[in-house]
Amino acid sequence: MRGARRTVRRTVNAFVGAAALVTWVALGTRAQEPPPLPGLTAAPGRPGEWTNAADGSTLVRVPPGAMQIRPPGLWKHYPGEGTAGVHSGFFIGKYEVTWAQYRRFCEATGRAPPSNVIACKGDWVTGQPGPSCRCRRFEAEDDHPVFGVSFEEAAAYCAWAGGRLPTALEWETAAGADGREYPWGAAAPDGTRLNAADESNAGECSDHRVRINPGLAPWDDGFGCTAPVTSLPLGASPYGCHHMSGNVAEWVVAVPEVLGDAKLQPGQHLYLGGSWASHHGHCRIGLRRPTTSALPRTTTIGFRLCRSAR
Ligand SMILES: [Ca+2]
Ligand SMILES: [Ca+2]
Repeated sequence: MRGARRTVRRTVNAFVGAAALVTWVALGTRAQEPPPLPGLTAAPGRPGEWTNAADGSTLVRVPPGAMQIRPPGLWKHYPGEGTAGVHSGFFIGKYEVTWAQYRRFCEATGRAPPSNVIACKGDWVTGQPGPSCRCRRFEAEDDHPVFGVSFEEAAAYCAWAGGRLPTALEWETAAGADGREYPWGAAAPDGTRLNAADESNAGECSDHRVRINPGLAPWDDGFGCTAPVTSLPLGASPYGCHHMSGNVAEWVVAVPEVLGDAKLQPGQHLYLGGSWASHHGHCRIGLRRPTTSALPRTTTIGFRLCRSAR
């Protein structure tokens, strides 16, 4: 009889223990989940990733925290330096926005899609055709990053998708908040991590090679222009974001923490990360370049979606 009671007690204890474990795991799992946002659902089978219903973007969550503002490098008129805090968490695109996504936005809103026939020998400062200008057609494949969109058009897309462009501070945090030069960490850039100007550019994109990059990287990353946004996973940031360096540079919203005492001129905006046409050293994530509304559309600047965590 006593043995039977002991067996029952053990069974009950085991059941209570198991139930407590299940509850603890469930609460722990729930505690790790971000506050729900309208139109954002956890991606099945992909922990830490969410799908933004409005445009299908895959987003990752960046929690609140501090980041190290880097020295300005080549562009000394943007001298942000020190440490700044991202006080609210946010969601940001794991990938750059694609041509397919942007075309759906155009269809839904009646906008004209961007042209992929662009004068690539225009004046670098004004964007106006130069003496030797000729237009050429760049690839605009569905899974490649959209380009040829102005800052305002990129912002309009993000609003349509229920979000906004990231601030420069958010973007740099998502790219790697610990002062690293490249999203993947300490390793030197190479063709397995970065789509920049390399031996692949020596062909159809040679205009950019000659004008901007007299010294191409001594490797072949396999992409003469843009690459699919999901490519080169070895180059992902600590939050899993692809192509924070290279592929297309990305429009961001300038903020005082990054600008320091510098001032943007009216119509100027920042873009970050370098592109397929950049020297690999220009793809470091702390380098900030301004451009003006006189050069609103190029083959080298795109964007990714951001959403506030609440
Ligand atoms: Ca390349
Ligand atoms: Ca990029």
